Amino acid sequence: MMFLFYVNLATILCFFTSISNGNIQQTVLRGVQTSLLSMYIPSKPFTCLDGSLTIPFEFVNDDYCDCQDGSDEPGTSACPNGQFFCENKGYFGTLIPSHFVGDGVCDCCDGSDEYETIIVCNNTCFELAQKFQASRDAQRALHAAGVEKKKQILASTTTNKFGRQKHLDELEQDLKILEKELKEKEELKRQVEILENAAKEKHKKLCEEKRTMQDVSLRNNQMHEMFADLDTNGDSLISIDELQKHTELDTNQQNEFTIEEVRSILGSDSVNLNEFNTTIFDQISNSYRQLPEPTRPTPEPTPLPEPSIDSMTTQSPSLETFIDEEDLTTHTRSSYKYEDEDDYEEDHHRESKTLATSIEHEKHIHDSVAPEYDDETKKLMEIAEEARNRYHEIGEKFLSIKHQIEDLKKQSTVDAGPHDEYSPIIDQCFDYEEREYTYRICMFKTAKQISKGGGSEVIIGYWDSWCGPKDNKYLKMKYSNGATCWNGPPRSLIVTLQCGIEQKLTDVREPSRCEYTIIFETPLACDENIATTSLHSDHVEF
Ligand code: MAN
Repeated sequence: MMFLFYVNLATILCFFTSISNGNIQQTVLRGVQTSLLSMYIPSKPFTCLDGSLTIPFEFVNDDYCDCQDGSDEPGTSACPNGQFFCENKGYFGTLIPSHFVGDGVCDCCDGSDEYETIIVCNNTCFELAQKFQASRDAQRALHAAGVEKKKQILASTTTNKFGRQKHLDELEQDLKILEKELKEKEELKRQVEILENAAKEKHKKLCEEKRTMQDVSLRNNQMHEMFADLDTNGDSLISIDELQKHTELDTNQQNEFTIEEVRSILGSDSVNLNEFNTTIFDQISNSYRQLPEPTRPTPEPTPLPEPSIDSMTTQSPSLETFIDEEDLTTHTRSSYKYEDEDDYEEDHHRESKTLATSIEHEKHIHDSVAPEYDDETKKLMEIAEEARNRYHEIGEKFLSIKHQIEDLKKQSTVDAGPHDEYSPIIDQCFDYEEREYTYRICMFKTAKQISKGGGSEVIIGYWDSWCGPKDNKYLKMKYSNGATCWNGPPRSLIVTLQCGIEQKLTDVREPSRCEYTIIFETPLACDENIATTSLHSDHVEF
């Protein structure tokens, strides 16, 4: 009972507090924000701040909630929705829900929310103010140093609006010059290629003519050879019995090569060279084989004479000589090597093919060896090649400048900050190494997550927009529409920009699956205003 009396007395005594501020005497109500004091005039009835009710002033802070908005009880916990103002002298005044008042927990640093309880609150406002001051000083120093660095970056960059425009103008000039040069080179190339093609065409025609003549002569030789081979009795006619020995020409291998079958090939009982040439040769040349030679007694191999000292020293053999010598030994060997029937048959079979396949073989040699161009054509080809190289060289330069112009134009459409201050980092890439991944952000372009194990890259977002709070939209960057998460949303990333001396990414997180956040420290985010406040005030007015 006695305790309650003292508490109430204390409440009444504390109801009004006088604060001395210079010469001005100001009466403040407990828990009322300084800015709202004019609404609480003790000599007048009080109107709830939402205008819903007017009550005698004595009802204010009487621990009974009259106003719906709780404005009649700023200093008590009577209203669930009221707000208590902690004056926090020496630090910042703060608002707390008024039901925190007297709940036994010190919420205000000056302990004013626990005025009616026995809880003893230490006044921590001074300590907080000191901490705040220290962190503010550190921030100011950081921004001051960062601003210097930012100035250097901006001064040395050509990628700001003006630098970019200047560069663009220069490149466009270069492009015009190159375009003209490219056209000239193209025309030159066209002209020399006409000459080159004409010379090559001429060469091709000559080669074809030569080849045709060679083919005709080759066929003729083969034809004569075959005729002589068939004409075993030498009467300049090929008769039925001469051809009948060549059973390989029998298309019907089931029965013997009959006289009728041979006659149907010859077209008569015998043919002369002319008839053979026009009607028979082409018909049989592919299947024709020479008959085996009759067995001759094997001659004793004649030993080669010992080379004389003279011939060894005076005659140094050419490459051709070596090739000829090789042929010679092969022939010599074949003349005495084969001893039994099988070997002979095998060798003979190989030999008998020679005539029938020689045309094809010769043709193959013709086709595979490209005839060499004559000197004039070679010279024209060299000139044309040179013209093509020059044309491609200029073309490459032209394309590279064209791409640079396109990139610069694309860059000029980027919103690079209120003062274009983020221009220098457009398209610049920064990496952040983490245990499992490397995160790579190419500013205003793409953000990737690169797996360190497998090396696979996942796009976690494409540049989207600035997305900071309304009053500071350039605080955060949004990269969206990345690779879709399995059973989830497309990946996305928020980059928070922070003042720092070095440009680097820090503190990557994935607060929600496939939604990433990262901090980008850069001098470009340092603020002149924060930096200069330190120059004008040494301490903060709380
Ligand atoms: C990969 C990474 C992770 C992501 C999962 C989702 O492992 O991109 O960041 O959380 O896929 O499946």
